[in-house]
Amino acid sequence: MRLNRTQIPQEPLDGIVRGALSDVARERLKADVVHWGLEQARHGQSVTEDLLQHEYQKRLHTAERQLRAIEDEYDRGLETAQARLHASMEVQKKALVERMHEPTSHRANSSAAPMTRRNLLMALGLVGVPAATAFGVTRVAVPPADAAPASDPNGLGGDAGWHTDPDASKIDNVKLSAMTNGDTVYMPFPGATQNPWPNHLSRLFPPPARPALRGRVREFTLTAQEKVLEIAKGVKFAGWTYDGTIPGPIIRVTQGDHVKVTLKNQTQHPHSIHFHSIHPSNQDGVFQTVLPGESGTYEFDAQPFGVFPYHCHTEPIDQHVFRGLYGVMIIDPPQPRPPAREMVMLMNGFDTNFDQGNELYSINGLPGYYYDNPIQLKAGQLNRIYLVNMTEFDAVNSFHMHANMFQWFPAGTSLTPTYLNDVVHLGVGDRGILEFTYDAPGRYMIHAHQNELTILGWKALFRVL
Ligand SMILES: [Cu+2]
Repeated sequence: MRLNRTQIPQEPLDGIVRGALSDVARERLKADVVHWGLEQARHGQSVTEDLLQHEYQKRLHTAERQLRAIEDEYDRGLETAQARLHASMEVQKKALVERMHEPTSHRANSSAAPMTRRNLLMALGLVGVPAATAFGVTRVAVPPADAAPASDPNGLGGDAGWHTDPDASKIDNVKLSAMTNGDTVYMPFPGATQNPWPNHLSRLFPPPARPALRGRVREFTLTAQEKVLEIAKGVKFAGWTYDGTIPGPIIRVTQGDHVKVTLKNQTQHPHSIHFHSIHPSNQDGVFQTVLPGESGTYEFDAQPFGVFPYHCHTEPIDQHVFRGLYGVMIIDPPQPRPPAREMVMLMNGFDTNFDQGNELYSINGLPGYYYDNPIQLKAGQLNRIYLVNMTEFDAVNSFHMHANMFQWFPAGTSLTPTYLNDVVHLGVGDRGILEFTYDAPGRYMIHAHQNELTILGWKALFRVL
């Protein structure tokens, strides 16, 4: 079969205009320029909108010139690749014809899959797959289901002399690095805020546990408020909050307490509080919505002991959750856990540009803040973290502890740990308790074990004295 030109994707490909940066790359460029502007301002330069616009145009021009150079190189390689592909097809065809004479052969598919730009680039060893896709230069064409046998998922001819893996030795790392100035491929982190909400430590350090007391009633009031919060340096987030912070206040009760939580809704939207744990269906916060300007009370007997998220459950639930309506509830065992330095850490993300993905990550709503402002601990002291994952848009979040290990109590529903580890991954809504002791003074890092999340703010330090 002869490969003709029409089988190769032509420009423009999936709406990509030749030499034009993808929307994602442009967004990143804008973020770079904003970051640059902030740096300029920090160094006392006056930064105007015109200056930012000029800088953006300049960088866009340079980036698009680089992109055109790459595309030119791609075109030059295209002819070579075509010849190589053709040669490969001939080999396959010959083999196929030979096999067709064997009665046991049932190989149904003789046609090759269309060659995608990605396959071409891989075949040419021009660029690695991550860089190619990251720059929007390529789109992966999905071949029809019958286009390639299972043993040859890339449709490159399997055993017939084609390699489906890019050869690392042929990847031009200089060119790759030039594309990002050698920087991280993620958005630049703007820096931690220097203006955290004044009561942020009340979200980090919980009130003390209370031993069980028969017939005790515990009452709480949460106020739903719309509030613009400075979550990172120069980054304002229009939050929907419980009590003005993201996350909301810690609710700490003891197993057996009768709990009454009143929600006052001072926002323009209906909201609710859905607590995890065991309680009657009519107190679950799914159908018990509080309208704007109104109040409602949820009542339940606290059970079982453990650590739980609470969050708004009003539709559309993604909107209500990602804007910040969540927090942590601790239900203590009747006999409280051993004395320890206790902390609550809620892992979250912030979608600051409404693209259904997070631009910043944090514990307790302050990306990078507890890295710049370490949490003090004492050597030899037992520490306990109540950890909850409420990160919308990411399937998992994780917690990694440096130079130490922790006992892990999944969901905090047992007094016996399941294992000793230094990393734990949690799906959304999952949680647990960590217990650990540092033997020696020093600075110790904790962070997500996904580099993107760390770079974008989920990192903190313990200063152990
Ligand atoms: Cu809500």
